[in-house]
Amino acid sequence: MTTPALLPLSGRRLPPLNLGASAFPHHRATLRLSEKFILLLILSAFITLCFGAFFFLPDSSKHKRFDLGLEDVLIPHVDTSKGGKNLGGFLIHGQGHDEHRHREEEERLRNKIRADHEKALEEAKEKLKKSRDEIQAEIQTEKNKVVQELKKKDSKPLPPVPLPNLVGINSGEPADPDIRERRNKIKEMMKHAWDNYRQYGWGHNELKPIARKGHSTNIFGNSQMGATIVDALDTLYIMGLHDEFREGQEWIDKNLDFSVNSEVSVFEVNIRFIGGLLAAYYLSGQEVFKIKAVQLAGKLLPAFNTPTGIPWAMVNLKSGVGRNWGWASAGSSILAEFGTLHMEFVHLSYLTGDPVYYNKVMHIRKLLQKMDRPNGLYPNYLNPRTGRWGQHHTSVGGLGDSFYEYLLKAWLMSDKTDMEARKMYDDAIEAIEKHLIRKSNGGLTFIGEWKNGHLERKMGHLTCFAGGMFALGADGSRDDKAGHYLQLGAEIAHTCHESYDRTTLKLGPEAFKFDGGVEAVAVRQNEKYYILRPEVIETYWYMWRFTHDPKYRQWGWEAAQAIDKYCRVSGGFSGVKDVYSSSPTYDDVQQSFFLAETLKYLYLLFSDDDLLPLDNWVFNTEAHPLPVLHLANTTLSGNPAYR
Ligand code: DMJ
Repeated sequence: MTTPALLPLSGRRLPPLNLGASAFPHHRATLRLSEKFILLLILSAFITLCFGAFFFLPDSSKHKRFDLGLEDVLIPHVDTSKGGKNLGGFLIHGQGHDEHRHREEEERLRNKIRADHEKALEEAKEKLKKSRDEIQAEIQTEKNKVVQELKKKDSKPLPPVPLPNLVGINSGEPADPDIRERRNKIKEMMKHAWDNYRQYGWGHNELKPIARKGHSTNIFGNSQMGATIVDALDTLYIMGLHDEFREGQEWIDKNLDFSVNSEVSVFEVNIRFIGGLLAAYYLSGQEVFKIKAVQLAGKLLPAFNTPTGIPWAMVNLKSGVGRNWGWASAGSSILAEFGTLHMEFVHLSYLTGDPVYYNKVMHIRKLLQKMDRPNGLYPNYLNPRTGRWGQHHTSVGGLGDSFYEYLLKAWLMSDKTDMEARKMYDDAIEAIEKHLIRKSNGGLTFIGEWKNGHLERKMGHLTCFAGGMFALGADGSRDDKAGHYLQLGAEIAHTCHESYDRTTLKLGPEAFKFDGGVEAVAVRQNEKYYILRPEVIETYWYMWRFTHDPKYRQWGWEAAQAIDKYCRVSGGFSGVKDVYSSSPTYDDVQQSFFLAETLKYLYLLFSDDDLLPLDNWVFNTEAHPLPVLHLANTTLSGNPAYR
């Protein structure tokens, strides 16, 4: 046995000492007294050190409870009656045998902890050897597992509901070969729009067909929610594009997730997503669409937490915090936004048996009914904190449009039993006709905008939907004025067709004037664009259904050809910035409503009337067909779980 080299106080290095019996066989007798004394000194210092260590080193037993947290493991049964004593919360058995067992146990646990630490270290080392991509893939797999677990939790089946009579969900094949050819052309345009979105924008909200990449706007928040997929589903379905439909369904099933920190427009999400999902559910019967629609609706509900129950325009899907658009008059919510929830929300209550959705929209209706209306008109702005109107602007175009549409459609959707909605529609339309509808010098009927008691003689492309609405509401109108409203619808259709016909591209501008010598023409440069909007074609289709006048098919065909000629690019379809210019520039956006509405209305225009017949289906404002709920006497009582 060797001892370590010792340093004497002088600092001079001594030779190593071997104190074993055979270490110095010839020198034992020769050790001098001074050397013996030094040895003795060293030995006594060593003994003092050991003695001190025995007394002064920390007592590890005092720390067991905290270091190891193992008291339950070490001595599972605390029974002081059998000779054990409790020392500061830690129980030690008095018997020597027990102490031995205890030490062994402690040792075993220390070894285990050591082994665990080593294992963790090894794992960490292994991780560090992996590439960034491998680590990210592992994190993603873990995340997916959690999402799947959550999905299982959220995907509880909803209560069964008797499905309304679903007639005319396919076919509509026209007998006339020319019409059939036109219909096929529209289907081909849909394929072109979808395939390019599929290739370049898949999962994004919309497509930039020239840059060939995804696109989004603030209405969808900052998330990729596949708006085009959801919006396009029912169009794909009625066109018989079933492979594409299934692709969309698969994406929705696997990827459409609403637990995202994203601030979205309540109105847009309702009409495009909830409307799209509900229509896809009714057409295909696939539960996933219903479940997703209900999950999403749950995320919109916090928007209604305002002092009046009038919802905020935007809501954060994760936090539920809502707010209004900065540009809206005096912090107001917008009539066309909070007034365009009724159809979808009634269907949600019908399908889930939960009245919460129905109550929200009926609350809005009751509140509006109680309010004074300047000249019988509904202003576009309403403050959700005070319950007061903002600026007294009224429009049948942007900011107002679909509120009126949904009053009429609430009545139609209830199998014409919701008379309250019909009355509100009739009253509103009478006031609009009195104050907003005029004839131009050239004899064109137009719908202007009411601004603080003054009529602005300007009509928006959006306003053109009203031709179809007047025709749709003709049957059942007050004082049996069906003929009058059908005529009004025809006049608006004519005016809107003029707004197309008077351009170079034969596509309509965003807004057009009836002032001085100007008739149905855009004046300001920033009103000359066409962004693939559907409203004019929508009106042609309704007029076609109610009159079968071939001119509507002809006008629709002109519009389809112009779109194909001027908006089609190799990467999809794009809006154009100036419909009066012979060399237009593109805005590079393929709007989701082009697939949901524009192409759907065109396809229906060249189909027979037995495809989605209007006695059975009501189209939401994004052209998503929802079935009429044939409910006796009440607005809503179809779901047995609901009564
Ligand atoms: C669509 O999203 C809906 O039709 C909405 O009601 C208003 N406008 C766009 C299309 O122009």
